[in-house]
Amino acid sequence: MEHSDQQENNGRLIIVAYRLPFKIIRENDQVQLFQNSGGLVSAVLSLVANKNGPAFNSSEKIQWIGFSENSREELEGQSLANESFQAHPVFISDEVNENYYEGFCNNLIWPLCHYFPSLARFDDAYFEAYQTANQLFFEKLDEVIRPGDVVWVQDYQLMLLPDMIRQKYPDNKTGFFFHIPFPSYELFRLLPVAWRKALVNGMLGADVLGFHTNDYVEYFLKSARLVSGLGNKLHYINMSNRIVKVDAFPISIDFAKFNDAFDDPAVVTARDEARHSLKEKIIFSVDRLDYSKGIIHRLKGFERFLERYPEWHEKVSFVMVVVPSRDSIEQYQQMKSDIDQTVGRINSDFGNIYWQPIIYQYRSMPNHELVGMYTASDVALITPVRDGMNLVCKEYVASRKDRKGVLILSEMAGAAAELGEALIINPLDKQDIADAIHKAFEMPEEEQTKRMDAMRERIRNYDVFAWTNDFFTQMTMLEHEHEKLKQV
Ligand code: GDG
Repeated sequence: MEHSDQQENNGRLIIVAYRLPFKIIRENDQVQLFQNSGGLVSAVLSLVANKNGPAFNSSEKIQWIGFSENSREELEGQSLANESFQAHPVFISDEVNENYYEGFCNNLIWPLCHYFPSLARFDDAYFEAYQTANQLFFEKLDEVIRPGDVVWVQDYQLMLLPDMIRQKYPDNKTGFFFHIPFPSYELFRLLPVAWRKALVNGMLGADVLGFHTNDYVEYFLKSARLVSGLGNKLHYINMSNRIVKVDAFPISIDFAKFNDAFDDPAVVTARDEARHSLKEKIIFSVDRLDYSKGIIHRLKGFERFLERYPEWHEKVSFVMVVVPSRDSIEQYQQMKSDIDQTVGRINSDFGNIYWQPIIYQYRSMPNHELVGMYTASDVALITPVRDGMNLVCKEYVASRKDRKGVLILSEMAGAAAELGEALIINPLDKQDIADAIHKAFEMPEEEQTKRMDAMRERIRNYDVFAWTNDFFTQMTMLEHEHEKLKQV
């Protein structure tokens, strides 16, 4: 189809996600909008700039439906648009949101999908709230949607929504992307029968269903087969009157932004300061406080490294940044206190008045400091016990314009499927982590560069703009592929 035809036929792009694209601050009866700099926001913006012709009318603002942290009264009569986005807030009562977001999403789906079934809590009130909340998102969409609009639903908070859209708006193209691991069937089947059916059928309302890796795609296909009796031909599920395409779209980052940041004066200063104040070898890690991120395992691996490789004593600084998250939940408070104690123990066992092995910060850091640390460190130590993708490792690689540094990466991160030149470790095996740190410190610069070049090239070629483009190309090509499939 010609680009101009495509433009004429297409409606607007509607994103539906739990979070809105900006933070809304209300001051003196006015609201101020602070656009997020997160991956999804810039990825979506890149779609508009796509010169090959976006799959929607790019002269209109992107419509974004998301949960509002402000009350209805606070936002009454306010314009919630900036030059790119028109926001449509969904209001959810505290009680429903508690059972929906904290409950079903974070106390059940999150632990189950990250292989922590013992932490999963099953509560009928959770599922009821999940249905209610998805319905509230749908009602908002119902007010907004027009014929021809393309809808892109995001993540595990909204698994029921695609089918709700399909029932009332079968002609609107709908995509769905799942940002966390889709678990093996043995985990997924722990859900009550009615719930797992509802979730799979809800997702299958989409035309294109995206996951980060081929493994997650396979696991989903198996669940669809066993839960709903739907077979697949390669990546396609036949729904009698239409097909659903289920495929891997490994999310990525803005490579150029991280690469260019290397020479940003604020980054250069932060890098120089880190190198000046820390020991000759620097290890860095940053993540949200979460049991899936393997923070305790990382500390134990580092401790084993100090035990087994004493020649590095007083020559290494491990800078570990943990960003507060969900810390109103008791389990997360407990995890925080375990981390505090382990850091304290390691520092007191190994450190001395001239050397503190672990520099630990429980606070987020500004961007220039983050890239300053990425580019100052000899090793990025990324050890999740499960992670849908993990963007930190991609950011580390992209920011190494100097082509140096070593990435140590858990085999349980989705990113490990793409970054085979990293030192791949099992995060549960502290000896494996210890040996990898030693190997990284001893690695000749030529080998670091060779590995970095290969990983950088891959991320450069498949950056976040390629990711969105890929997803939307699949949405546009679906009818064509349907015809082809009939002939197979
Ligand atoms: C979910 C999935 C999947 C973190 N601390 C600071 C900071 N960050 C930024 C990083 C990175 C992002 O936050 C974290 O992204 P991840 O991908 O590592 O992790 P989740 O938040 O768990 O995201 C994950 C992702 O969705 C996308 O699909 O990859 O698997 O769990 O961009 O840079 N940024 C700054 N200061 C910090 O202190 N400036």
